[in-house]
Amino acid sequence: MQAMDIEKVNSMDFGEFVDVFGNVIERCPLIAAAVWSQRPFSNLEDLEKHFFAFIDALPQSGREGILRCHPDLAGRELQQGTLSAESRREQSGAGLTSLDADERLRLAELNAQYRARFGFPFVLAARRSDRAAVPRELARRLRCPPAQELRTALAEVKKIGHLRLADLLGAHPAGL
Ligand code: 2AL
Repeated sequence: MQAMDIEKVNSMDFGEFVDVFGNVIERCPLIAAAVWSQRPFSNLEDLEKHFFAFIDALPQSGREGILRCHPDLAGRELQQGTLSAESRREQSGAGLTSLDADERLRLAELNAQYRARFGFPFVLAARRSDRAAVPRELARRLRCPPAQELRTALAEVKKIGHLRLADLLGAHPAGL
């Protein structure tokens, strides 16, 4: 997809907007559908603010639901080739598509422990990480208190969304 300016975004009809921005938050096109009603946007930051405000306004069950829409890092969907295009690019960029069997097994075990402890999948902005850091960070976050971990995980969802939006708008990603 070619980069576009904010006038182009503001001129999109509902269907086009959801096609383009529907996966800014992984597998949550409903958020883009809601954000469309808030146009016009003054710039990329303004557009992003609306995505994040929607997330922040959700009850805890909704925020957990967003986390549950994320595929595991180096999980079954990667093996089966069913990741979204964005997710595949992110996981591949972090080297997660070329793990050896031991690394894959270790991550699968950690992912399972994390899900058993918190009730939602481990989420991390893969583009800000790499194959060595992912299991390290997963092991560290496994020891965090649940309320703190929910906040951390949602901050990662926003980092992923920030980078995806910046890609679509052709902006240089800020250090979120
Ligand atoms: C992902 C994903 O699909 N892309 C990314 O950066 N992180 N998933 C996850 N569970 O963290």
